[in-house]
Amino acid sequence: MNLFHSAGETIAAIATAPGSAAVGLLRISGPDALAIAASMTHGRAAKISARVASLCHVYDHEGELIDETLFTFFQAPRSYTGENTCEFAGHGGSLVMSRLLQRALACGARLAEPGEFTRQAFLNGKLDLTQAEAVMDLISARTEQAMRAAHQQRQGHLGQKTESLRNEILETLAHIEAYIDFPDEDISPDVGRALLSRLQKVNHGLISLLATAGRGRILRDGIRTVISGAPNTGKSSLLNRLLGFDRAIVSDLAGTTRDTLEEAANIGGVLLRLIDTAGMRDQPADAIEAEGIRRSSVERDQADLVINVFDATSIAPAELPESEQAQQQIFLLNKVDLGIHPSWQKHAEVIRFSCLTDEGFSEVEAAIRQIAQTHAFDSGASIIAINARHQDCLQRAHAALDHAIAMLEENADLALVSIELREAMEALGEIAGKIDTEDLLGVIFSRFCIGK
Ligand SMILES: Nc1nc2c(ncn2[C@@H]2O[C@H](COP(=O)(O)OP(=O)(O)OP(=O)(O)O)[C@@H](O)[C@H]2O)c(=O)[nH]1
Ligand SMILES: [Mg+2]
Repeated sequence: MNLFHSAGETIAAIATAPGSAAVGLLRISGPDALAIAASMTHGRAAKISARVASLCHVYDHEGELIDETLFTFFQAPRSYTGENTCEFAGHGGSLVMSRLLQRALACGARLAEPGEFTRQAFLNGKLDLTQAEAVMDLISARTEQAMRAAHQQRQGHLGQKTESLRNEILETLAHIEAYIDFPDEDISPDVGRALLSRLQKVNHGLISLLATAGRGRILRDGIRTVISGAPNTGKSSLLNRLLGFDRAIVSDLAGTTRDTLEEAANIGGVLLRLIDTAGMRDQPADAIEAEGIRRSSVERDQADLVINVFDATSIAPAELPESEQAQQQIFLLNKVDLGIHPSWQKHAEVIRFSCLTDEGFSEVEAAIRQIAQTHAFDSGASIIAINARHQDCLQRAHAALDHAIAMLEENADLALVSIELREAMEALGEIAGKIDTEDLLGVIFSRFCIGK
């Protein structure tokens, strides 16, 4: 598979989701895009002005009509990819759209790889790598906040920030290398101090970017919320109620849920990754249930938030479980429709509710929403939220810069300092794609959908 779009090739793909829809979009990009569109339309596409949507009939090789489309031509470099791009908005049936695509391929286009249009935009300098990633974040955003953060990254906020930090290092490096070239001259204490404080400032910048990793993970993947408790307390019933549909099997048999089950939910504008688990008990019925319980406790350990569910008819524990990993916890008492065992009087903070009658459910939702929103942030402020790739680059840059600072403080050989500074710059450059490798691009763009 050729992950690099070789210059001179023209690619085509259906950019809209598969299935039936009012409209479907065929996109063609590359130097031959207009010639291919002209072949598909008996020459008409070539006569249409750029950026003017016009009615165009597309015919097959025998001259039979495939579809009546709305055609738009975007002339290079004023297009998403930076190349000549043609778009046919056709009737969005799967047969019509696949016939349009087949026709484009027969006229000389190559089927695009996932993300190849955006990759081409990156290679043509239309977007840096953080902006290209933000396109994908935008498409997969499930909450307003995730969407806002993706928009900001798409506008280049993160790329600009890392580039300005990189430039600071570059200027310091230039200074240091000037001294390397004149080994007889020592750096004066004043200059040394100035260089150090500059690098320390960059290091703080790196630390504050790294601090946004948790927020980035929550925005992209959601708050890991584990529903935990003894068998039969109503954990799966709660999951279904929160989702608004019957996702998990509910039954009066203790040990119904055996494997963990994950589903995303938007609660109060915050994305939650709800995880239903097997009920915890000391004597599992068999090896499968024992494995389910083991998985439940792994999930509990990795959670951001644990929702502990108890059965109102059971005897209350002397103490509510403490969170071992400093996660947030919520305590719920389900099945209050069956009456509440008097031992629960000592635990007034436990929210009483019933999945069956819905009594108290609004308090349950409010409690979850409140905790979820503490993970949220001020919508007016600049939202930078790095992803795992950015985090890795920033950590490498931070480590190299730490070394460089320590060496400068100890008056170590400047040549060694410069090696560390170069390493920091290289790691930072990877974030916006200043230093690109085929591997890196392959990993990033293969996550995209075809046609984007
Ligand atoms: N009366 C009453 N029954 C409930 C309520 N919530 C759940 N149940 C019932 O309790 C039983 C267990 O519910 P589940 O949701 O399967 O419980 P679970 O905690 O997921 O159980 P395991 O997966 O076996 O650990 C089912 O028969 C439910 O219908 C409630 O609020 N009131
Ligand atoms: Mg269950």
